[in-house]
Amino acid sequence: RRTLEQLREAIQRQQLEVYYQPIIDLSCGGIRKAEALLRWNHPDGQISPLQFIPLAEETGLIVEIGNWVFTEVARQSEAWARTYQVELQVSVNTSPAQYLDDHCCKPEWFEDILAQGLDPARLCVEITEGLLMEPDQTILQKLLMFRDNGVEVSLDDFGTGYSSLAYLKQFDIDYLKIDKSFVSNLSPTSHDRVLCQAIIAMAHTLGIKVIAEGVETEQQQQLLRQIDCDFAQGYFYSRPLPADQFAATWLEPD
Ligand code: G
Ligand code: G
Ligand code: MN
Ligand code: NA
Repeated sequence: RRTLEQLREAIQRQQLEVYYQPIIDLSCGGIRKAEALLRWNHPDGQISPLQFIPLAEETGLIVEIGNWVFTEVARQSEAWARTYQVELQVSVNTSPAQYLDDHCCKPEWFEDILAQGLDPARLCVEITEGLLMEPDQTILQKLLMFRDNGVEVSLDDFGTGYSSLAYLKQFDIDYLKIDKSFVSNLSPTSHDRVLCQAIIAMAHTLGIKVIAEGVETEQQQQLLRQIDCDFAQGYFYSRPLPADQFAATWLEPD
């Protein structure tokens, strides 16, 4: 566990880096999206966000870090769009604390992000169920701000919290990401297969597309296709990669 001082230093020394993991369209097998995942390149070794995001959230530093991630992703996504043919949408993880900040995720704030030249259709924000459990007016306005500007919204880690799909419908979410804990147990006869199938069917009824996380095997991919899942992401396709490796592997024309 790191200290706030160390994290501030990491930002100053530019030790934070955005990695990218491809998200595959199961209907054609092509790449359509990617998730931006933060890494801390500490001189003693790389540190997982699990070890510093909670600290950043508790101390409010997540607002500054999150702003940097948004700016970096906007810059990178725009650069890729100019270089490659592929229409790639990058999703950014967000914490509830960012929505509680006075400035963050307001229209003026978003104008600064767009100043990177970003087409909003190439951006998606991932939120967690916690944000929606007791939503206040300010949070709802900020989510609406994203959607009004053409930024899609994805609900991360679905299935680990308590919200029902019926409850979620009122928030106009574009994508739902089935948590990897369900995907890891997928087999033709497993209980989780039935569960995933039901989630996908109901999401589709509500006009929500589904992304399966943590896909690690061919069999999981096959089962997900059978139950009509739209997108998949996981080590079966690729680990999260530094931007240059990601582009060389996934965006270069053959
Ligand atoms: O990639 P990895 O499994 O190590 O990520 C661990 C956790 O850190 C995930 O829950 C992921 O959503 C979170 N995370 C990664 N990057 C960011 C980020 O830029 N902002 C926020 N808020 N969370 C992130
Ligand atoms: O909470 P969130 O969904 O944003 O975090 C996704 C996390 O899952 C990241 O830390 C990412 O590195 C990790 N991840 C991505 N693909 C796989 C996978 O196939 N298996 C496992 N176990 N973790 C994965
Ligand atoms: Mn995520
Ligand atoms: Na997740």
